[in-house]
Parts: sequence; structure tokens; C-alpha cells
Amino acid sequence: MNSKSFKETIEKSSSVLIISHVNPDGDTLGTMCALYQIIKNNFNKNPEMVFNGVIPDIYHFLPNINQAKTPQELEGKVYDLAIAVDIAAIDRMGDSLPLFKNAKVRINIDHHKTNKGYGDINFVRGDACCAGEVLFDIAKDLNLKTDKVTADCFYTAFLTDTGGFRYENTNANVLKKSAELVEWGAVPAEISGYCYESKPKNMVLFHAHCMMNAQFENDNKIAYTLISNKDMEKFHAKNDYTEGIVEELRRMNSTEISFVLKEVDENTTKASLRSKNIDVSVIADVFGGGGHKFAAGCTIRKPLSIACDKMLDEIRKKFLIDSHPELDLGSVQSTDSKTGPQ
Ligand SMILES: [Mn+2]
Repeated sequence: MNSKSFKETIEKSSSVLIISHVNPDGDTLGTMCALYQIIKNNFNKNPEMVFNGVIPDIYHFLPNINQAKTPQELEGKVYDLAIAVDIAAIDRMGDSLPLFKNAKVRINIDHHKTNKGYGDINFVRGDACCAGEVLFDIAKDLNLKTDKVTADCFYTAFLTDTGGFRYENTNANVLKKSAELVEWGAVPAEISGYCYESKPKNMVLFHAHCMMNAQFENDNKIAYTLISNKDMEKFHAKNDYTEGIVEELRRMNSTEISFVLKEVDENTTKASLRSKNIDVSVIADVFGGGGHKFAAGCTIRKPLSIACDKMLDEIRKKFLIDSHPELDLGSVQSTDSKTGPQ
């Protein structure tokens, strides 16, 4: 899809809504705020933004984020144009979905390879490091006016979706574009400080607790932890406190696959998976989820401990094949001997 259709569609829409995904992260929020600023700067329109769930405290520094509204506040409104950012599948819109569906025209800006192109106009590029990069390229292509506010928002998307410029999606182009954002006024140390050095004390202690409860299988190649609602209550943990734990488990030199299972209610468990070399999106897919090769997630309609057995079973089933000798699943121990978190 060419950038001209993006420009023309915005030009002829008098009301525009930008939609971010449930459990918002730095990419969806950064891209949403960047787009908000771009539309104000270049099209002389007042777009609206909608978020679902809780905006993590660390992202409250994002310019204009306080303008974002909840789907409840916007209920019943019909927009000329709705733009989804960083949303792999429509169910990731949560309560914002009716607003997207009811809009006269829908644009989909994303970088998830599993995105099926649910918009009327789709800008989906699996090669981009973040949804922010897809929008950045459109903005450059159209020669749109940008400023420090836009740069801060874009930089947050680039920084967080590349794990601080460490993941495999970090390449020369990503770094060149990030350098350009610094030229526009983004200050790397400042934004890294907000994103990575501002955890509340309870969150750090909660992470320590989850790490102490970690379980290991297959010579420590599979690392995981279970988080119950009791654990959450004990640390007064907000929903976003679970962010980063699955990456911490992957950080160990022995880990090939890490996952975190979080109790939603007695029959529902949320799973996050990470890996170093193995495509974990195929595991998430088994449970109706998806994501990227090395970072995926899903919801399992089972209680926490049963979901855990199912997850381990699926990992074994998928990778108990010759093509993954690195997992050496021959040495898997029985899951019966596990002790879960108290
Ligand atoms: Mn993203």
C-alpha cells in the first residue's frame, strides 16, 4: 500500500481515532502518540486516541498520552477513520473493537508477520522492527513535518520493541532511523531512563519473587515461572508488573525457551513465550495466540497448573524432533515432580 493513500484518507476524514492494543506497550503507545502529533502538525486535525487496560507508569512521560481515552468514554462514537497501530489481530483491540468496526474507513499499521490485513488499507511490514518504524517510513515518504515530540514517541517505539536495541530485529536501518530521531531532538539517555530505570520498588521485589519461583527443565533449557493471583496480591502488583520477567528468564545462558504463565481467573491463564533460536509463535498458535518468532503469547482456557502441563507438552511435542537437538528433550523430567509457587 502506498503512502499516498494514507495521506488522502486522513485529508478527507474529519474525525480520526487512533487505537492501541490491550496491555499497551512502548510500541503501540509510542506509535499512537507519534501519529497523533503527525496528524495535528500536518493535517490540521484533532485526532483522538484510545487505550485499553492500564497504561504502564513508565509510559506516562509520552507526550500527549494524557489525551488518550478509554473505549467507555468514546462508546457509541462513529469516526470517519480509525487507525490501528501495532495490533496483530482484531481481538487485541479489546473493548475498542466496536469503535474500529464502526469507523467508515479503517487503516492497519503493523509489523507482526501474523497480521492478516484486517483493515481497508493495510500497512503491514513484517520486516519492520516495530509499528513505529512502519509509520516513520510513511512519514518520511510523505515528507511530513516532524518535531521533538514526534521523535520522542517514535524513539520509544524503536527502543522498547528492540529490547533496547539488543534483539535480532535491530539492524543498520533501525539504528540509522533512530539516529535521525536523535537529530530531531530525542535524547536516548532520557528515554532509556524512563523505560528501563524507573521501576517501582514493589515491581523489583515482585520480579525477584517470580525468579525465585522459577522452574527449569531439560538441563535448564526450558525456564518458566507461574504467577498466581495470590502472588499479585502479595506484592500489590499491577497488571504491567509481569512485564520483563519472561525476558529475565531467557537471559540465562542455558535457556532456549522461557515462558511465564499468569493466572487470570480459575479457568484462564495467560502465557508469554520467549526464545533465543526456536520459533515459539507456533506454540502460541496452538492455543489460538500468535506473535513473533522469538516472542509470542496466548491465552489458555485452563487453570494455571494444568495450563503449565499443557504448555510443557506442546513445547515437547513441537520440538521433540531431530531438527532441535539443542533442546535435547530426551532428558525431560516428569512434570509431576514440579513444585509450583505457593
Ligand atoms: Mn510492536
